[in-house]
Parts: sequence; C-alpha cells; structure tokens
Amino acid sequence: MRLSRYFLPVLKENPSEAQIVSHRLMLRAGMIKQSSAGIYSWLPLGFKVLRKVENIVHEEQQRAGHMPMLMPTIQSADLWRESGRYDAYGAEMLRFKDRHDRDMLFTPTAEELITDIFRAHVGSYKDLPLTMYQIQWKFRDEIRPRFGVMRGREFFMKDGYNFDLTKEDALHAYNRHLVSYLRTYERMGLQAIPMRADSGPIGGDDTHEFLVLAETGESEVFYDSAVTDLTFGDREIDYDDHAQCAGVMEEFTNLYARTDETHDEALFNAIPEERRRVARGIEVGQIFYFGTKYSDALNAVVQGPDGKQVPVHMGSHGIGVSRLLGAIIEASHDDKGIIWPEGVTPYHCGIVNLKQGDAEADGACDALYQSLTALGLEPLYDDRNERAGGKFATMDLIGLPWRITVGPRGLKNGVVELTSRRTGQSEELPPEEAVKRVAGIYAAL
Ligand code: P5A
Repeated sequence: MRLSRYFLPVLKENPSEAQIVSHRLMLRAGMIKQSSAGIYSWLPLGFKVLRKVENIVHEEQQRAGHMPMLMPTIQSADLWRESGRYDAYGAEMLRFKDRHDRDMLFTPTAEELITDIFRAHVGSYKDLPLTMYQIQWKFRDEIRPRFGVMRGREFFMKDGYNFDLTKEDALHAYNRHLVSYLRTYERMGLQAIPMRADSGPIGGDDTHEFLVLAETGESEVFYDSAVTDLTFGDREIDYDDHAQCAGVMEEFTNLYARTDETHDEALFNAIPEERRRVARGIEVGQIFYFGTKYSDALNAVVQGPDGKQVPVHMGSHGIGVSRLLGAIIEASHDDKGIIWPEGVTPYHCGIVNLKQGDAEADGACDALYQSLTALGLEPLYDDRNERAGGKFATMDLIGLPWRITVGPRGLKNGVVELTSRRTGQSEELPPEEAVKRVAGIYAAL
C-alpha cells in the first residue's frame, strides 16, 4: 500500500474524550471513529488489524477442531422466553419490535440460538462431541461504555459452544478451549492469565476469565506472581488427548489467580508474601461449563448408548476480538505511539523515502516494495511529499514493527536503514539484505 493513496486520518492532537492510552492511540492513528456512544466505525488501518486478530482466532479454533459458522445478529425474543433469560437479562439487552409487532433483540450472546439449531438437527450421541463457533457482532447496552473498543456497546466477539454427552467430555471441551486460548493470545504477543471468575448471566459454576495485566484494566485481580512465568510456547498439543489438555489446564490454573468476584482472602494469604500480587487486568476472554442449563430449558436431548434420552452437557467460550486491539495496545506502546507485535501488525514493514521525487530513491523504494510483496509481505510505503520528521512520526504512531528508510546518502554507499520500532535500533545494510532480514522475521512466526 502506498500511503499517498491510503485513508489514514491521523490526528496531531490528543483527543480529549480518550482517557486511556489505547483509546487515544486508536483515534490518533486513524483506526476507528466513534459514531455514537460505544459504537465505532473501523477505518482501513483499524479494520486491517481487526482482521488479523480475527484470523488468528479462526486458525486456532479450527486447529482445536471447532467448526466456524455464522448466526444472525437479530434474534426473536421467543427462544429467550423459553430459556427464561428474556426477562432476566435486564437493560443490557437491546430490544425492539419489527413491523408485525414481534419482539426482537440484538444478540448479546447466542446460547439459545445455537441450542435451537442443535435440537433441530441432532438426535443421537453418535453425533457428539460437537463444537461450533462464530465471530460476529454483539450488542450490549452497557451502562457506561468507555475506553473506546474496550467497553463498547457494539463489539466483535468470538463465541463458541460445545455439546457433549457427559460432563467428563464437556470438561474436556472446556480444557481444550483453555489450551486454544493460551495459543491464541500468545500469537498476538499477549500474556493472558486464566483466572477463576464468576459466571454472571451466562450461568454455571466452572468459569475462567483470561486477563491481560494492565493498570487501565477494569477488573481487580489477585494472583501468585509465579503465574506470570508460565508460557505455552510452541509445544505440540493433541486436542483429542483428554489427559494432555487436562495437564495444561492444571498447570495454568493451579496457582492462585482470581478476579475480585471470587477472591478468597484466606487462600491468597497462604501464598508466600513476596509472591502476592493485587493488580488490574483487561478481560479478553471467558470460558464456561454450565452443564445442562440450556439443554434442560430448551429440551436439547440426544439418545444415549443405552437408548435413553438425555440432555446434552454444554459450555460456551468467548473471546473479545475487538477489545483485544485495545488490550494489545495497552500492553505494547511507548510515548511515540503503538508498537504492534509481528503477529497482528497491519503492515509488515514501512518504507520511508527520505527524498520523494529523487529518481534513485524512488527507484530503490519501488524495488524494495516489489521484493517484499513478491515474498508475500505487505509493505506500507510512505511516498508522500513530506518532511522526514513527519514521515517518521507517522510511522512511529501507527507502530509497524519494522521500517526501512531509503535516502540518497545511503544509496550512494549501497545501503538502506532497517529500524526496529520496539528497540529503536537501526542497522545499515544493502536493500536485498534488509528484505531478507524482514522476511526471515515473519517466516519464523
Ligand atoms: C461466552 C461466549 C459470553 O458472552 N457467551 C458466548 C459467553 N461471555 S462474556 O464473558 O460475557 O463475553 C466474552 C468476551 O467478550 C468481551 N466483551 C466485550 N468486549 C467489548 N465490549 C464489551 N462491552 C464487552 N463485553 C464482553 C470480553 O472480552 C469477554 O471476555
């Protein structure tokens, strides 16, 4: 992409309505624009990162054997009356009527809808286990939408639902989700710690939230500092192996880590004092096992091996896809702007031409652009007639992890400059070496 043709409405001033750094930087970098409270348009740069995050979620869900599908954003109230949640859900549910005076709602979550699909089509235990998910817009009429995409009213969520014959199988699905979520967040450059939590209106006793530690986080958390040493890394996992998934669950949840709703002072005080931490975190996902709550209410039964009809065991599992962009920025920025982790960066590498219009510099930039593109990478080429300082400031603000700077002086010596956004360190090297270096970094992901 050439910056001269791109729609990147960066702001020089700090927008006064933004209280936290991620919101500020998303507005300043021209990623989003608020349309009304808690509702945003995703401008090209923001949309590109949203898609990257969404793709990682898709890849990791499918790796775990979960099937993508798509349900509508508008639902009829009928199913919610059947489950008893229509009245219970409260003011967060956006309700309206269609022209025939039928009660409709904008989906805040889809346990009822998927259970209705399940009961219409599945009748035997032989069709289990089954896990399907979607990545779809949700609406919750939050009392205090704030912090940009962090607490929106309209937000993008991955919601997955498992159907199993037994509690044991459903707990395996729970563990499988935990493992896949660990992988998902790590690929985005984030450490998200599973913490025992409260299930709220979704229901059930077993639930963990995934929290990214950040001062601006909305949740208060209590944990043993040893949990921050755990990483999933690139270990092999067989998602069908119950014992292996249970082992990972055990490893990542046996140390004390809880949100304030389930915090237990006595257990916390049993941790050695120097390892006790009270902090704040951003909830980027939550997994639930709620047994037969919805299958009982909506009569979702299958014929078991002994011929008897039994309600299925279920769980649901969410990732805050749009919120993740805020969380990633909270975790990765400096005073100049965003620093994208390589896994989610909107463009792989910036190219800054220090002397636009100079035949040699223009030619070298075009050649770099072509070489990077031929290797499957997406460069963002600042080909505007701007001063170098302005170009660097824009690149720093939008946070591409790598930048190649091209100028007549370097070209005389046959070199360009490769700069890491994270460390600020630069190196002079021949253009083809710079391309190789950048390609190597992404190939290793
Ligand atoms: C699990 C999937 C559920 O809704 N039903 C289907 C279950 N869980 S949840 O915890 O309520 O939401 C899942 C994740 O969505 C994100 N989230 C939000 N993101 C932005 N703005 C909001 N207002 C908002 N509300 C929830 C969170 O990351 C949450 O973990």
